[in-house]
Amino acid sequence: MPVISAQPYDYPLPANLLQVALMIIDMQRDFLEPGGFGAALGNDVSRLQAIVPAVQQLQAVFRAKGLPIIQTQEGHQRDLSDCPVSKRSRGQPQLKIGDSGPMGRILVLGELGNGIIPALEPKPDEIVISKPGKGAFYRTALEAALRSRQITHLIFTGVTTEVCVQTTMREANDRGYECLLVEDATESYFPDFKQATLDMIRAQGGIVGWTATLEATLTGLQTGSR
Ligand code: C5J
Repeated sequence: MPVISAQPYDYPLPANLLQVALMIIDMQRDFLEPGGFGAALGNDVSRLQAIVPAVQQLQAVFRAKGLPIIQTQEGHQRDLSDCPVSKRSRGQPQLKIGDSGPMGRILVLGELGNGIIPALEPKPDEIVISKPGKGAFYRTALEAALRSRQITHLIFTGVTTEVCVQTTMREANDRGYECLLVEDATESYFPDFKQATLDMIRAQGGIVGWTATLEATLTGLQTGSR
């Protein structure tokens, strides 16, 4: 049985790698570039750029092997009908969700700032799940998309580690998916929060799942077949 060398112990891959999906969480301009939602909340968004090459590498391998790739995108309808008042006012940002900024309306679907960064642009046949919450299962078709493709294993990347990545990983774990987070393909505005999240995920025998380095993940995927 192929495995990825991981913490707290080896992550077993299924015999058929088509059951493994790459999850790319919220690699959007709104979180990675100046003038978006992340910056409006006072964060140093430049920190997140460092993981782009690692995510690109995984995206290239999944594409080359013809394996499923799912990107998520946090954003709201133009009328903000799916944005709770609590979310809009949280953090007293300079620009609130729906306000106009340098990249269009903050965290609104279809705006320039809300799009996935060009370096990771999905291909037309790849799945993109728009989500109004931090978790990608809340009010989305993600679960149906996974079930219809018989996907059982999710390899997580993206931002931010302790918010949308961790929330989605916990949602997936509760639904029975085998989840692995790639340590150097996820990032936070707060290095301590990233480390704490990695520790929490793999504590207690992998209570939420596994973590592995990019190198170990790529090596493990090479040993699997489809
Ligand atoms: C946040 C996310 N941090 N993608 N969203 O609001 O983690």
